[in-house]
Amino acid sequence: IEWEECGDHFEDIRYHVSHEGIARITINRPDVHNAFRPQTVAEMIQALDSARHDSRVGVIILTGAGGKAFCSGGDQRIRGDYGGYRDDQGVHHLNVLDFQRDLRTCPKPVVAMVAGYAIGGGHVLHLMCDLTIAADNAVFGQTGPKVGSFDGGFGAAYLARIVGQKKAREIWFLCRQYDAHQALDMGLINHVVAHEALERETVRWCREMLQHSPMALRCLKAALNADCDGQAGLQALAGNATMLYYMTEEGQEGRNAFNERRRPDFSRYPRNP
Ligand code: 2NE
Repeated sequence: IEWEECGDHFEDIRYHVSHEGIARITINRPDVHNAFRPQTVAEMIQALDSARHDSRVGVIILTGAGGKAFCSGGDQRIRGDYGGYRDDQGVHHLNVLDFQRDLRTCPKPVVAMVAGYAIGGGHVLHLMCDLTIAADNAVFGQTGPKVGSFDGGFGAAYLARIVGQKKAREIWFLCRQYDAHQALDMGLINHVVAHEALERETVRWCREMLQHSPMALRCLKAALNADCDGQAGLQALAGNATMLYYMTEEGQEGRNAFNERRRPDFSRYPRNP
């Protein structure tokens, strides 16, 4: 497949479109396992909007650069004390929640192409995509209770719709990691392939969708979304709860522990009745 680079003004992502109608958004911060900062998210929002409005594009791939990670969530080095991730002006953002909504409301199918880690807020991004194709080195999981964070919106409610309540509770409460075959068995992803074949296979799935009626795909995505659209309201409220949690000492202990490469110590915080 031949990709044309379409976003030379982007710093944190790359944006390509193929002549056959596939757009590809690549998070390009491999040094931090493709953790996102507010600028990364702003660029992904812009690229997704371009793909949505580009009449040549029928399907969109979201992926991560480097082969070791899809995305490792919010960049903990710039997680501030005032409810979000700091930009260069010192403003705190949780704009990944906007991007989650954009993935969901985009009328074109979005496919997560996952090699390596899809962890924390990066795991939720693959979850928000319509389909997930994973390489055999993929690793899935949530980390929130370890690093002082949580996604009580789609990250919890939509996850439970996909894998069931028991499994969703296990994933969040224990913060374990799951390999590609375990993820496939729990219905979290659609397909596993050898790492070398990941892009070829993902493009094959995209080409199949490109054969089909865009209007039918659009209506089906809206229909499948509608079933759990109440979660969009929950997401807004839960995002505010995360914002408040990030302002607490307890939440900050998780972040500090990750940044200081030590185990978190939550023993000082009350286990309220
Ligand atoms: C992904 C994981 C498990 C990989 O572990 P490992 O041992 O293979 O790699 P390592 O050494 O941890 O990571 C490689 C480099 O990437 C950085 C690391 O600090 C390390 O840097 P250097 O030592 O080479 O300098 N890195 C990795 N993830 C990062 C991150 N998120 N922020 C900043 N730097 C990061 C392991 O790396 C891991 O557990 N990562 C953290 C995952 C995580 O907890 N993410 C945040 C969850 S909260 C969230 O995303 C969120 C939310 O819950 C709600 C709203 C918005 C965001």
